[in-house]
Amino acid sequence: MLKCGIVGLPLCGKTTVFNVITRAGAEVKPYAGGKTEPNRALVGVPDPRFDKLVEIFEPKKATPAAVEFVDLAGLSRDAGKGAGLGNSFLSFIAESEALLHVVRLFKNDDVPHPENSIDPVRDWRIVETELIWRDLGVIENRLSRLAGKKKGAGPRDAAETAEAELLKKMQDHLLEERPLREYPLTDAQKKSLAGFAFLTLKPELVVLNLDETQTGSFPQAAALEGFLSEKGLSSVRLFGSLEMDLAQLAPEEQKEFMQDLGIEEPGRDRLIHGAYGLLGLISFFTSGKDEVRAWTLSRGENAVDAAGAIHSDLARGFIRAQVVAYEDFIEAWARGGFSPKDPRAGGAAMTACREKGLLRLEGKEYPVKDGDMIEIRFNV
Ligand SMILES: Nc1nc2c(ncn2[C@@H]2O[C@H](COP(=O)(O)OP(=O)(O)OP(=O)(O)O)[C@@H](O)[C@H]2O)c(=O)[nH]1
Ligand SMILES: [Mg+2]
Repeated sequence: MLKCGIVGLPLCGKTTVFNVITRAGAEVKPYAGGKTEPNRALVGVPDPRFDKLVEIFEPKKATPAAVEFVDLAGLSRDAGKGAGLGNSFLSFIAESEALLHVVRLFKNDDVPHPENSIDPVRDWRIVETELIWRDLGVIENRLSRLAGKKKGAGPRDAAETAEAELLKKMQDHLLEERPLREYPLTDAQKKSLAGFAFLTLKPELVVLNLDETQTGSFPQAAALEGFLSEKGLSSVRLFGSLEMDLAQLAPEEQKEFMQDLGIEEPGRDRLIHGAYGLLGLISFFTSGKDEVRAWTLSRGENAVDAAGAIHSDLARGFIRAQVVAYEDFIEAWARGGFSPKDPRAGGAAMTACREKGLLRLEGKEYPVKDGDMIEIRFNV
């Protein structure tokens, strides 16, 4: 499952953003405290296609795709060198596959800013620098271990020599204060480096926590967005406090407020979809009377990967995948003219797809597409 860590300076609104996403109601407070245990919550990925399938199949169980969000304590200056909560805290970030990096734009005299002024580009850089320092530390440790091995028993093997060479180049790159996501790595290299969990290699979505008292243009927000887009990073604007309160309202009331504020998609959906898109993730569905479920794959993964996401037995004994595109299925369902509560509608629409040749049998190498409805034929 996708795990997403929320990072940022102290008091920039990380827990507020966490609450927007999860509606968890975690405590937000105007002073930085020594809390080291992160808040965690599982969130279903909002997907109208999934909702529609649940409506059609009326399954006993409905399981949306899920993302875990982890809300961490503030990252202060020099954390990467071990100051403050330091490395124990950074290890929480290391287990995330993607980062939500919250930057403070709101002014609030009750909430001190650790750098005493609102300067989003500076703040983003401070956190980036801490992440760079932490990655440098990881490389230094590994290099000294490899060097130690040289003096001790047995010579280094070829793989270790190559690893040390690559790490040294990455070290030089980091010393220029550049993140590893800007270092050219092949897919094979990325795979071999996965165990280091480099923080500056993780995809990052920047969340601009805007000032709700301000209207019209946001020059500081635009400046940060320009700065980030030069680096190839995407961002989302959010009125943190306001949208946290909105998230607590009933859907109807929420809609009204959103219209007034000119917000099209709730902050929650924007953030979850942003994180999902950031990683190039797609969903496929399994559906039936027992369960309708959405599953997550990376774009480019194939039918066996889909089988493996469901259960390792299905990947091992994989014979064929029976696949129909969500749109084709829905079209067949709509043509069928079923009454709203007809329990046979799902199965009948599937049969119609088969008759029309829209339900295909695909082999192991079939690249799964976003929205595919899949049934795995297997034999163990
Ligand atoms: N006016 C305003 N205040 C905000 C906004 N977002 C957060 N705050 C306030 O800022 C304070 C800190 O918010 P949190 O969400 O706890 O910030 P945090 O980054 O989790 O803080 P630490 O975990 O202590 O580092 C709280 O008093 C919030 O009410 C915002 O968008 N507008
Ligand atoms: Mg917090």
